[in-house]
Amino acid sequence: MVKSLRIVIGIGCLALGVMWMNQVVMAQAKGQTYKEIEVKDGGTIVGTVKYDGDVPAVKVLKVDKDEQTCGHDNKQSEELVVNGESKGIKNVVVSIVEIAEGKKVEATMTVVLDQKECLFSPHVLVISAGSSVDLLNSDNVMHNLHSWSIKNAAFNEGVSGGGKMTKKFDLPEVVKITCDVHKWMSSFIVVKANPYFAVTDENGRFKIENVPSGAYKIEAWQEKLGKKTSDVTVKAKEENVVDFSFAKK
Ligand SMILES: [Cu+2]
Repeated sequence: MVKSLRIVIGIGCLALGVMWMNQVVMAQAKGQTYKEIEVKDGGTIVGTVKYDGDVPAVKVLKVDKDEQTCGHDNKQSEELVVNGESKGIKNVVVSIVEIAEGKKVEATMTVVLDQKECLFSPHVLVISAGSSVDLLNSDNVMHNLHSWSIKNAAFNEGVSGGGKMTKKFDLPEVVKITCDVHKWMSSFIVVKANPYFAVTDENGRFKIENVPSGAYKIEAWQEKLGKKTSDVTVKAKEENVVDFSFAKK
């Protein structure tokens, strides 16, 4: 009798444990477990993302519509931009994969994704979950904003010349944005659960500041090359170097 009671209690505890774990996972999926604290003596993560191999030829985007505004020449694709000298890769999103607490989330700042000369600018935009993005059309022709969201609410709306719309992104996800009017136009809005992220510059460099000391997994994501992870131990007030290298795919 006592033994069976123990088993029942044991199963009950296990069930509660599983339920609790589920809630934690769900909360994490919603990006809610991150806690803002005042970071004292935070460290910095710096590094470079480089291309391992011969610099790939730049893909050309064929301009075949609205040439008066979009230009008569074909455009250079930004899907993989490798610097010929430094071999640094531009527009790689580098971020801390999981961190329970740290610096303030700048979710209230206005972030802009523009459609200008029939290209998205910037090509890759990273935001914290909960941020709103002003989606602009700086051209004098009609553009369209087609989001390929799965977790966030997807949209597919036209925006007239000089127009603007604002959309909020609540859940962490990589969202591809295209324009259905001009098939060559594409960009990414990368939504992150914590504010520890950066986008590499034209030499593949990045910097993530104000990180509480501790061990973290850090990730580099590039739309054509995929994902790489690395472990880093951040020491207070120090610059901690993490370099990534992507080989040709
Ligand atoms: Cu367009």
